[in-house]
Amino acid sequence: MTLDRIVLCTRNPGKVTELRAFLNEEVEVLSLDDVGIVEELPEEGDTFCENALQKARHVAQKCGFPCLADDSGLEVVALNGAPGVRSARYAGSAGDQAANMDKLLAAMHGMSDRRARFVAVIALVEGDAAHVFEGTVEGSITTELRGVAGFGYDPVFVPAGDTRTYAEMTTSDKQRTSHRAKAMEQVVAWLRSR
Ligand code: ITT
Repeated sequence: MTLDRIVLCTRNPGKVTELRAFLNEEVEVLSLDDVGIVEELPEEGDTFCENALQKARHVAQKCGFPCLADDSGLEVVALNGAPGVRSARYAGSAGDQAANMDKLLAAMHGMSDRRARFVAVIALVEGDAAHVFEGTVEGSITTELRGVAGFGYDPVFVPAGDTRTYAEMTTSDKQRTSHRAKAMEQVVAWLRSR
């Protein structure tokens, strides 16, 4: 199958910006709206991998185009890996990022071990075939919100080797180290190798 078009299976605008930065020069990128998908994408798995595959397969079965989905989240060492796969819904079902960060900072109040990592799993589904790519970035959680760029937990995450949160960086600075960029570099290498 030729892979000259890919549907981005996400409704998170922050992800769309970061994923498109890698894909726009490689393939034609379609949105869920472009292929008429209006429903919530299913995410019922216990792992990033299961959820990424479920989202991509759901859309691929409906539209027939190759599909790319990203499932990602923040794993905090002192919270035994929480919020993890529940990162978007940590403080409730609405994906309210301000509430999610408030809950995280409250849960970590007074903790000296602030180590955390972001994980991104990207699933690429074309017909019956599925390919999975993973990226992680180690870092730490701040004690207060810093910066306004990016999305999600960016105002509370400082990648190792830097002093700025991801929300204090430009998108291109974030992409130098981020979990999503590491996964997408593998996707691009794979697309070019075909
Ligand atoms: P889609 O399922 O439509 O892609 P979503 O936001 O619900 O959107 P996830 O289920 O994968 O996606 O949840 C990932 C959450 O993890 C996201 O909402 C953020 O809270 C957090 N997250 C992932 N990557 C992040 C990043 O680069 N910066 C900040 N937060 C991130």
